Amino acid sequence: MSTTPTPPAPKTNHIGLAVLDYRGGKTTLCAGCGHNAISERIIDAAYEMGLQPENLVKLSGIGCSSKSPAYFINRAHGFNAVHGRMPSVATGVALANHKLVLLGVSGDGDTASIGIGQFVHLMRRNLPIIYIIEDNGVYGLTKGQFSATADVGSKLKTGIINDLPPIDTCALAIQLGATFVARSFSGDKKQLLTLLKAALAHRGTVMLDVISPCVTFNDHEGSTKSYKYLKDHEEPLQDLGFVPSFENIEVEYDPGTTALVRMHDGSELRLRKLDRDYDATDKVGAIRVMAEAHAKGEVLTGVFYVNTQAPSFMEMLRLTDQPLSSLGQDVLRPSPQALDEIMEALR
Ligand SMILES: Cc1ncc(C[n+]2csc(CCOP(=O)(O)OP(=O)(O)O)c2C)c(N)n1
Ligand code: SF4
Ligand SMILES: [Mg+2]
Repeated sequence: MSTTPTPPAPKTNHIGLAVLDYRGGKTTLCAGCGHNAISERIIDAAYEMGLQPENLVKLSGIGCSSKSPAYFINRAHGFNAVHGRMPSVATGVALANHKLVLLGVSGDGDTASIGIGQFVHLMRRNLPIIYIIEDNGVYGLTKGQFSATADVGSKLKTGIINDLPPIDTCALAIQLGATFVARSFSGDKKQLLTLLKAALAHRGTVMLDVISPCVTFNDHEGSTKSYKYLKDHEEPLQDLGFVPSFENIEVEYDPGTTALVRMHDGSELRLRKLDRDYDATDKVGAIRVMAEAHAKGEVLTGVFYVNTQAPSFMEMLRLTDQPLSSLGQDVLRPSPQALDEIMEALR
């Protein structure tokens, strides 16, 4: 009698979960859309970092990009906010329960057009959140109008040329106070995965602008957000390496060529010099390098700025360690006597 061989047990991460535990629903985005590649990297990063799915909150606004949280990590919490208004919802979530990990997914339209007011205030607070802009230079969901990140001279399929200057969301985020600011490309698997893992180890605002081509409306000749343009013009600032705290950290590196950033959870982000000397702790230098590259038509990627010392919003507010959402009314509500004393003091 023949016996059917038992299939091998699935590979698991250090909290015992398989990559399937991080899957989402089937995507409804166009085949080849950069946003799908970003969802895949989010799944890989969460799996490799051993993130507990139920500790994650996925937040988004409106757009093709903002639909993508439905396509990764089903077991997480999720909130799909009004167009451009995800930051205020995220702030509320973080204040109610700062033990949760917040991952915001937005688009260039959702962030830099209708949502710019909320975005700039989020960047000032160092709220612990990973804020990803899936940046294709157009409003994909509403059929490809230019967004505020489109470059001057970029051309739509219809021949319309953009003549307004772009908002550089990374420069803006650095100037406003975000403490981990980077740019990547959805087609650069290794760099994006490393950035996402480091982002999960950071406590503060991570602003990650990921150029993510829209194959339906902005992937043609004349677009500066197409796969071809990025393949030809991407210039990485550093070669990135990441060693999570639960792995052996004693991996050799050369301090002459590699800068080491110790993350909040004890992990290490390694920034290995490429052909330029770049200091990712220098805000002014970061903005200058971005402007110079932009003038040359280059798309710089990598870590522009990182600061692991700045206090987070929670520390600034001196929140209790126990999440506000789990404190009882006996702690939250002042006693009648305390209220009487306040009223008395106001007489
Ligand atoms: C208040 C409001 N205004 C306008 C719209 C129409 N609208 C839906 S998505 C979108 C832009 C989405 O662009 P982006 O954030 O870049 O996402 P993409 O689809 O490119 O990923 C607009 C203008 C809306 N849904 N709500
Ligand atoms: S329209 Fe563009 S952004 Fe939207 S799913 Fe299709 S390729 Fe992606
Ligand atoms: Mg867009």
